[in-house]
Order: sequence, then structure tokens, then C-alpha cells
Amino acid sequence: MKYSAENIENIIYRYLPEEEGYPVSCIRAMNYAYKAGGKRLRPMMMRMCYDMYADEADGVIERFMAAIEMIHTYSLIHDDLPALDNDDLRRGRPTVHKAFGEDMAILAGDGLLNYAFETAAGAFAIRPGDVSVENAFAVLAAKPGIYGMIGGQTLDVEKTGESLSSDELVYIYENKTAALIEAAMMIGAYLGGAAAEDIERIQKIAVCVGMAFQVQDDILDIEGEQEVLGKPVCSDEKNDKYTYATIYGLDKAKEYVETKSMEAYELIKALDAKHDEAKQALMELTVKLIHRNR
Ligand code: GRG
Repeated sequence: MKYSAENIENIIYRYLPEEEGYPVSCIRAMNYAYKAGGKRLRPMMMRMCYDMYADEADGVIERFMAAIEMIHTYSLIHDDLPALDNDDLRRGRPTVHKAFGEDMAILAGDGLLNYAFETAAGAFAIRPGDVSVENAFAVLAAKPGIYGMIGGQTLDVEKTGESLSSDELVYIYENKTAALIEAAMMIGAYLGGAAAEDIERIQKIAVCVGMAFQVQDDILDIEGEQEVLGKPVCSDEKNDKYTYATIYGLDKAKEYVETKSMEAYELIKALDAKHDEAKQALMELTVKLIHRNR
């Protein structure tokens, strides 16, 4: 299975820092979180989008795949901190602040964020002067930032304990969750050489996938099993968080996940991809995520 989590891990683990030198404690905490066994969806989707257009892979796409997972992992480490969700379990293991202390968890999150850019910057030397690498790098910088993931997380934190208007809910979900999925898919398309109109369509697809993904995450927080999820359930209730599922109910939430995912599916189907195998894989993944239990 070309796009299995295991195959993705075989690529992205090669870009992790060596556990040595004075910062070794921080590096150990970074690698502990990174290697803890996530679904690897962001690098997976990035690679599928790349393979739809590119004829072969190189170190450039691999570096960006590793980088997006570093940024995602940093966001999880910080999201679990006592000042935020205060969770003890992530990816089936004690959270980083539980295993290494709060100080090292903050540093490991920061370390992963910076190391993502060090890793991706290596791509400039592989394809000097390539505008698609510049575009990919700009997306990697912007989407996790204040007009993306951090922006969404800011309103989410501020709205703790309060219900959300539909505008606020869409803003939070499009940014705290969908923005990173947008980054993953757009970077894959840029680096693979997709035309500008396809990149725009892929961005729309990513927003649908990201929104569906977050609503499914809300559903699993209510109906999922801790052993399968690898993280605690009822975290939203514990933290006094209003979500799509708590505001509109489980039935509406499930309907939303299905509708948004099928919207993405049809948009993927209409893409003018060069390689059909990758397109099929992305369509299948979109459907599979509707009923994910972790
Ligand atoms: C520094 C204050 C501060 C906060 C940083 C930015 C941030 C924390 C958090 C981003 C928001 C966030 C964690 C959104 C959740 C998105 C989400 C559903 C994550 C779970 O992704 P999966 O299911 O996880 O792909 P795995 O473990 O499989 O990789």
C-alpha cells in the first residue's frame, strides 16, 4: 500500500533530528511526540496531491511531508498543555508534558515548529530557483499562522464556555483544523506542478475535507472509545467547549460530515489529474474518513 501510514512514516522519520548534544532532552521529547503513531493524514494527502501531477518523487516533496507533520505534532503538544486542553493521553501515550514536564513540552512544540522550516528550507538547494518551492514554502509559513491555525485556535480559546454563532464556528473550524489540511494539499499540488486553477480547486477540496474532519473529531469526542482514539473522550465537555456536535446534535453532525465529504469527493473526481491512481486514492481516503473511528 503506497499510501499506508507505515510507508509515509518510512519517509518522514528520516528527517528527524539526532538525539544528541546539549538540547538532547528537547529533541527526545520532539521525536517521542512525532513517532507516537498518528494517522499521518497530512503528509499522506500532500503526497497524493503531489502524485496526481508529478511523474516522480524527490527530496523536495519528502521534506515538505516531514515538515507538515512536524507542525501538526507541535500543535498537538501545545493543545494538550495544562493551559489549553490539559489532556494526559495522545496517540495512545502519555502527552509530552506528562512524560517530559511542561517546560520541555513547550520547548518541544517550539522546536518542532522551527525544525519544520529548517527541514523544508533544504528544498531550495535541491530545486534552486523553482517558483513552486517558493510557493510551497509560503503556504507552509502562512496556513499554520495567525491567518490560519493560530487564528482559529485564538477564537476557540476565547470562546471557551460560550456557544458559537455559525460564523464563529465556521471561522474556528476553517482555521484551527482545515488550514493545515489546505496547506498539506496545496503544497503537494504546487510541488507536483499542478496548474493554478487546479490548485484553487484543491484548496476548496481541502476546506471541505478539513471541516468534515473537525466535525467527525467532535463526534468521536462524544461517541468514540479512548482505547481506539488514543486520546481521552469527552475532552470538549471537560473543557466547556461548544462544538458543531454539541450545538446542532449528533445526527446533524453526522449528516454534515457525509455532505462535506461527498462534496470533496465530487470535486476531486472533476480534477484534471495526470495520474489516476493518486486521484483514486484521494477519493477513497475522503470516503474512508466519513466513518473513521480514530
Ligand atoms: C500555543 C496556545 C497555543 C496553542 C497551540 C495551534 C494549536 C495549539 C492547536 C491547533 C488546533 C488543533 C490541535 C486542532 C485540532 C485538529 C485536529 C482534529 C487534530 C487531530 O488530528 P489527527 O486526528 O491526529 O489527524 P493524529 O494523532 O492522527 O495525527
